This record gives sequence, C-alpha cells and structure tokens, in this order.
Amino acid sequence: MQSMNVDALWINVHLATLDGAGYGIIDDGAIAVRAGRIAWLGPRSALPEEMVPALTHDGRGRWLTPGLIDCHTHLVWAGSRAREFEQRLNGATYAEIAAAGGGIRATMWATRGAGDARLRAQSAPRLRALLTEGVTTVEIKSGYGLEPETEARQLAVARALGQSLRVHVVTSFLGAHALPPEYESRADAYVDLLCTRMLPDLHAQGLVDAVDAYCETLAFTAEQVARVFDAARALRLPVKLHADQLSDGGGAALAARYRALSADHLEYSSEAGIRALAQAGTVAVLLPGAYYLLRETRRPPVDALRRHGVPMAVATDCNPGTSPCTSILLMLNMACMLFGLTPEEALAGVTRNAARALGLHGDRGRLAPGLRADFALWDIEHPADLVYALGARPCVGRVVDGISADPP
Ligand code: DI6
Ligand code: FE
Repeated sequence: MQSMNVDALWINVHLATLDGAGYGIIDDGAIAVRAGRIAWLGPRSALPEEMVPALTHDGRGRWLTPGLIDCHTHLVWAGSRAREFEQRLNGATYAEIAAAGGGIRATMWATRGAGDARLRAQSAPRLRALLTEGVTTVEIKSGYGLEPETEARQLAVARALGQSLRVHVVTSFLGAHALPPEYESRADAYVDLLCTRMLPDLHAQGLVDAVDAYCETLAFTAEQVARVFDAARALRLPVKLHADQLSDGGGAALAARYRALSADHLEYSSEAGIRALAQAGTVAVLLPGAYYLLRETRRPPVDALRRHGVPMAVATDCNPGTSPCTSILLMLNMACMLFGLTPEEALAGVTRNAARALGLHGDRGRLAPGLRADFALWDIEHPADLVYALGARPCVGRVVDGISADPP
C-alpha cells in the first residue's frame, strides 16, 4: 500500500467543521495537515491506515474548529475615547460629540500625531486579545488618518502586526470614513483626492486588499460612495460598506449594486435592500458591539436576512468610538442575545460566513480538505459553550498554516 505522508496529525479531538449547514460535528475525529493545508479529516475510526504523520498531536478530548475570523475591525488607532464614552453616559449624543470636533476626528488627530512605534504599541494589545480567543484572520481598516501619509502608516502597521503576531491580516482602505478638517464643506474635493491619488497610491504600495466606505448622513452620501467604488472597480479591488447603521440611506442596495463582499451594520436596511443583498451574494456583517455601545434600539432585520438567504457574519467592529471591543466570543453571545441569532448561526458568522465577507470562502473558514489549516483548539464540552459562557477563556491553542501558534 502506498503511504500517505502528512506533516501533522491531530487525534483525540472533536471537530466542528462548520462545513455545511450547522456545526458539522465529528465526535472523536482526526485531522491531518500537509503543506499548510488540510489533507484529510474524519472520524478517527476512518483514519487511513497508510497515513504517515511526521508529528502527531494528542488533542486530549478537546474541540477543534476553524480558526476564528474577525471580518470587521478598525483595530489600528492611537489615543482613547473613554472621556467621550463618559460624556455620552452624561447625556451627550454620538452626533453632538462628532459635531463638536470629537468622534472620528479626535482619533484622527491622535493617530496622525503618533509615530509608527506608538501606533504599533497601542494597537498590538488589541490584536493579542483577539488571538487569545482563537482568531487566525483579522480584517483591519484604515480611516483614522484621512490624509495620504497616515492612511498608509495605518495599513502598514496592520500588515506588520500580522507578521509579528502570527495572524493573517486582511486590509481595507476606509479613506471615506469621515471628512478631514482640511476639506471642511468640500467633501467632493476630498472624494476626488481619495479616488485619484490616495487609493491608487496605496494600492500600488500593496497595502489594500479591499475598499470600504461609511455611507451615513454624518459621513458620505451614496453618490460619493459610488465614486469611491468606481475607483475601486477600476483597480479591480473588492468593496464593502458601512451601510444603514443610523438611518436608511439606501446602503444595502448600493452595496448590492457594486456586488460588495459585505454590507455591514444594516440596522435600518429596508426589505428591498435585503433582497438586493441576497441577489448580489453580499454577506451581512452584524456588529452587536456598536449596537450595544450606542444604545441603539433598532435591531438589524435578522428575520428578513434569513428569509432571503443572506449569509450573516458577526464581527467586533473594534474601534475607539462605538465598539471598543476586543472579544469576538462576547460578540457571539451578543449576536444571539441582542439580535436573535442561534448559536450555530453566530459561530458560522465568525467562520465560514466571515471568510465569505472577505472573499476568502474557498480558502478558509471551514474544516474541509484543501482549505488552509487555520484552527482553534478549545477546552469546552460543546461548540455552544463558545457562545454561552461570558468571560471564559476557553481557547487553548491556535494553529496557523498548519503550525501551532499558541495564544499569546
Ligand atoms: N464603525 C465606524 O466606522 C463608525 N461606527 C462604526 O460602527 C465610527 C467609528 C468611530 O467612532 O471612531
Ligand atoms: Fe466599523
């Protein structure tokens, strides 16, 4: 019999493959890796006799899932907005604080003023916190520079953090996050700058994997976003959108029109908007942290998303203003408790559907032969424990590209 050489084999693990409709549980399973990809998986009883592993790991009855994917973060920034949080608890609104020069602009000043070393030092702990919860891929947006140099530095720091902390980083250019003070009441001129200079330059430097925009009354109009998306399309870059978070600005339909990878937030999206997302194959990214911290009362239309078959992802939205959150597991719980997802839907939202929201569905987010060997190992009794327990620290290991990368 011909031998089947593999680099590593995990036995004595329960698998939740997240491949197919639900958890995809394989009790007492085994999973083998070759050249950073999944070579084989199944029940241990079906392990091919001819398999010759260079290394065998005993999972000691733990659970192994796809590495978690946080598909929407603004994780690289400098400074703190704790005082604005306090102001809001004393009665000021998010919009009032923004109008008074705080909000995104406050973080912009702090980020512009921080050197690379400080930007990196302040951002790394946030990324480390995500890694302790089994995250193996994280999306990180720019959008706190709002001028060419600082936007580039944010994206470069994001890439560098990924390399030093053993996690895959996917970057999104979010120059259209807020209007910088230099362009006060000249929003269209700023959009010109984004389309003709910033995006092409950053793309040429290899810093951009996707393009995002904030479509909202206090940010950019649908027409302005469409121009940014046209510029992205000219460079063959995929797009995503902060859509209908605080009001129905037709964001879902706009995202669908450009076949966006994802439309994110969606609290105020209409039924027609949801139908358009379904037709375009766009993922709905739900962000319960922002909903919670804004004390929003309108929930995203989860029933309509289900009815129309729109895949739902869940993410931290890690940002200093509306979601200072570095716990993807807490988001799983909140997605269920606040938005009515089931635990299976929530877990799919940080694995297979999160991969889809990044255009990486064929590469990761599930346990299946040929996919990237990114895993999380858990000391739990059942996958629902990941959603249920608040403040637990169940992650006991991460595997990135087939190689163990213990939680920091
Ligand atoms: N994502 C964002 O980009 C804004 N809200 C959200 O959910 C605000 C970010 C900020 O206030 O810094
Ligand atoms: Fe966001």
